[in-house]
Amino acid sequence: MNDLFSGRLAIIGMGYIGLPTAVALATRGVEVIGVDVNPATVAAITRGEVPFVEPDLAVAVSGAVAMGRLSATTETPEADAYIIAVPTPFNSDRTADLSYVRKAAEQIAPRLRPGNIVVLESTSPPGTTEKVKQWVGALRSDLKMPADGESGADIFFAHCPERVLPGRIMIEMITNDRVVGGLTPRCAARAASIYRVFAQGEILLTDAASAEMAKLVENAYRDVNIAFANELSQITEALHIDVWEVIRLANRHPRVSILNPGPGVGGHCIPVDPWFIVAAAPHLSPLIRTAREINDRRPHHVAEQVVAKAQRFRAPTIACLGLTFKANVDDIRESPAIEVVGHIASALPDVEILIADPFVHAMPPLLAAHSNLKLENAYQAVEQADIVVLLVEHEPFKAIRHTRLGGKVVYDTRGAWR
Ligand code: SAJ
Repeated sequence: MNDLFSGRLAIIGMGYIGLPTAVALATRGVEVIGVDVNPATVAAITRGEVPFVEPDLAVAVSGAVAMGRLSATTETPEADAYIIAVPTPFNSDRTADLSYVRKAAEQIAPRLRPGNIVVLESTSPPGTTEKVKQWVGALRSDLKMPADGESGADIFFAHCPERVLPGRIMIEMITNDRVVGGLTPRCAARAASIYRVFAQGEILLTDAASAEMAKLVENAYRDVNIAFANELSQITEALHIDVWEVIRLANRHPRVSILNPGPGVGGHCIPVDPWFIVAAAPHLSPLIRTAREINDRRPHHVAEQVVAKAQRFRAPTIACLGLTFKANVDDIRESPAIEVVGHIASALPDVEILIADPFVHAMPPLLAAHSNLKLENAYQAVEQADIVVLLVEHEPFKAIRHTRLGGKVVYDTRGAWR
């Protein structure tokens, strides 16, 4: 069955995934209604604006809204299909907080009619799509829910994890392969009809729990490999060997591809998702847990190195370049750079620390309590500094001439100035 979805589709959650998905469908002729609890987000989309920075998204949103294909509202409407793209953060015990998913499912439930499709895109522990079905079923005993080995369900539930890379969302949304896991094979087939509208990559059909697990495994794989690079960095530091040179050489082996060490792992996905695997099988996941702990300790280690370098000066000025969680995005959520700056500012309360980031225009709330921090332009910060710490390899930072760094202590956590 290679049919294409046509009709009205509502996406719950107009964030980094929901909004680009809405645009991908709307610009290909689907009538899309974006739903968000935040009235400011709804108002921005209604004006054809984007509430966050992502290359090529702004022009796509204004085009889709102008064409009348994309609208936004705070109320869940009636539709033929629903995509849930709300956050799944973790609780204090690192289990998944599914309250936003549950709320979305319960808002959709009263609107459902036989034949509707419900897709969960939010990254979720194995079994969540099944729970969505149960939450909906508890409110709609009049509808026949899909069950193993039975045909003839009224509603089709599936999980289709998002896999796009922030900074490349508009490209990867179209070109990536998609995994679509249904509660039954028919559910998977119905949900795939939505993604076939815009996806150029292959659509891989499976069961819901395998799709849920595959997504978590992708991010845990990356986390473990970054932890390997970060551990390597600490080992080579102690042995006075240049980690970047070692990685450059080792990566010339045809079956070796070591990732880059850095000040830690940020964002809202990689530092979170591996914990869902650990929570599902705590005694069987020592490697995944240790990798998480290594990456979580990184900002503190990097800050300690900076503090040690500062001891050589009587009253040093320190410049920290980069605050976002990775290069060339404006996202500061779970940013290791901010953690590094916070640690340095606390450890050296009498030292002036200049912070610069071309994507951040106001003091991040997490740093507001430190009176020894000043937001500066990068060139001025470098000019005034005795110690320059590169925390994020934004393009404009990579372009800083080496001559400007002459005579200063330079700590390049990203290997961008080699
Ligand atoms: N990082 C390193 N060293 C590296 C690569 C990354 O320290 O060699 C750091 C980054 O600086 C950043 C963090 O890791 O702080 C994560 O960055 P990232 O670019 O690896 O990934 P995200 O969080 O932007 O997006 C990931 C992607 N997952 C994978 O590559 C397996 C993306 O495809 C997912 O859609 C996204 O998580 C998600 O939403 O789950």
